[in-house]
Amino acid sequence: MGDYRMTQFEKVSQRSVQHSKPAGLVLQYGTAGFRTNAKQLDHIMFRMGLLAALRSKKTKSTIGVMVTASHNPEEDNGVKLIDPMGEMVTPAWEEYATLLANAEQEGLLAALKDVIETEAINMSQDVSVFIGKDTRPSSEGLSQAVLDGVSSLGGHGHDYGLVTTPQLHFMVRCQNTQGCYGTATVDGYYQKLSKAYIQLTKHAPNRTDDQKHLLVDGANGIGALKLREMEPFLQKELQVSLFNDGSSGKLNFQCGADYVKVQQRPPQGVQMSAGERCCSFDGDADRIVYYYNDSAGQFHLLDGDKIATLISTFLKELLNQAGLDLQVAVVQTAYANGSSTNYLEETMKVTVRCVKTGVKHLHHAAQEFDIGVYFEANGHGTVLFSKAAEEAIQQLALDPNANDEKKSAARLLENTVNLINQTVGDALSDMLLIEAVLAIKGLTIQQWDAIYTDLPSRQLKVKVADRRVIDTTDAERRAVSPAGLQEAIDALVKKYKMSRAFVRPSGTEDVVRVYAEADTQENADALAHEVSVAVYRIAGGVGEEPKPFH
Ligand code: G16
Repeated sequence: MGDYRMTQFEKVSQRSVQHSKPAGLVLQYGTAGFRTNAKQLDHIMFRMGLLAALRSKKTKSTIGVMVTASHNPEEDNGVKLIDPMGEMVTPAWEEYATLLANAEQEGLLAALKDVIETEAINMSQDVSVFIGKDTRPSSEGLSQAVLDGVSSLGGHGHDYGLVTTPQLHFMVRCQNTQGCYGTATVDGYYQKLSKAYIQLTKHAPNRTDDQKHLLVDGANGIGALKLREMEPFLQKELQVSLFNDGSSGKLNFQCGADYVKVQQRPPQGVQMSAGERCCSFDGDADRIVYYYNDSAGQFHLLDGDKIATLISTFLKELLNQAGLDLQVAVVQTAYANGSSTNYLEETMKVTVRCVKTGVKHLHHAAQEFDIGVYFEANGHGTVLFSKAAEEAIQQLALDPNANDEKKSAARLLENTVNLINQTVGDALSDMLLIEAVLAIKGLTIQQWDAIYTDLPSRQLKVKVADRRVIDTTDAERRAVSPAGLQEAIDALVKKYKMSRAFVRPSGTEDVVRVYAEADTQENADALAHEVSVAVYRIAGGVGEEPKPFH
């Protein structure tokens, strides 16, 4: 080990004392990074700064670190690591993240050296890390801890301050593609997306102001701030009434995409008239769901499954018009409503894949197709275009021999590609895409909703002593441990028509999640409750036994 490295390690050692790890604390790398009460995270942030610096040296690229706990309550926080093309960090490095996070104070340097040696990292390589944060009060101090980690390995951290998670993903990709993907600034993001959106809406020239109007629930988070910033770029082609903008309410509290999806009810603080189109972001604006109240006051939710269906229908129609032979596939998780899967496979005839929860899994699966549309039912998703697909679209748009109809379809596809944030699910980008698609197809939200009818479903949470006792298989659709749990679920599912249920440990909250669907809402509620009781009894429930759902 040369002198240079010794000096770096001494610095790490010194600085790490200011971000010391509480002895014995063990945190798991979850669905989207580390996530827990903000008070337990200072050492994690410092260490993720170190890891990002190493990943930057290894990949000779810019790496992103986002300080956010997304849909979790305000007192929590967390960290998401972003790889060079803007996707979530590769699973092999999740293991290093866990190793560094849980090394006791005196073992930190050894753990760091382990990573350096295993990955044969050249320590004289430069470091570039982009850092962003959400609006939680704890994010300020925690992002400083990340910067400290980066600089103690001699790295340069560029602090973007308050940004949405997908904006940071976007900027990382822009930086590492030398601007081919866009300009690595927040303005560059607004410019790229708004230009594409305005081009697309030119294909729907006669929209009234009412049709351009959208109610947005900002979850009292960063998405609200960034939507306000973006509005002038949209040149009134979208007219937003913004609620839960953070000026008074609490982050994610009785509002936001997760609340609306799980509770199946509108957020607090939004004044909705019958038939009005509304959407909710989550706390870091990487998820979106749509909804409306009908004239009888009945609430209708259009979740990630409905969004995937709308977008894939639009893309298939354009590909047909353009005469381009590109395969469209949809990637879902076990939470996808059974009706959506049926509709996609039987009516739309698209390939459907089911993978484990977590955007990283969906993203990976979607990369296998020409065009991979991926959405979790919770509204987290995007579309990926292979390089070949993008090239075919561009070539056709420029082809002097192509007829007008084909060219026009290719141009629409080109602008669609530019509107989509291909790095990760993005509430702002998804919202603009959905608005453009509805405008071009001349669809109301009711007509979109009517494409297929959801099976009634219910999601619940169960507290257990240690959620790791539950292990699953088959894309989380079956539990392999603890013994007897799956058999109990199977027996309960048999009692109801058109029913399905599964359980899985959450990777972002200390709970077990339960999902059930059935022919009626009463039956879905009853099945979810009975499965919750089975989890409570067989998997070590704590506190009171779950009560029937009302
Ligand atoms: C994160 C992940 C999502 C996942 C969600 C819930 O979302 O990025 O892929 O669906 O957590 O995960 P779990 O059920 O394991 O708690 P976000 O928006 O909170 O970052």
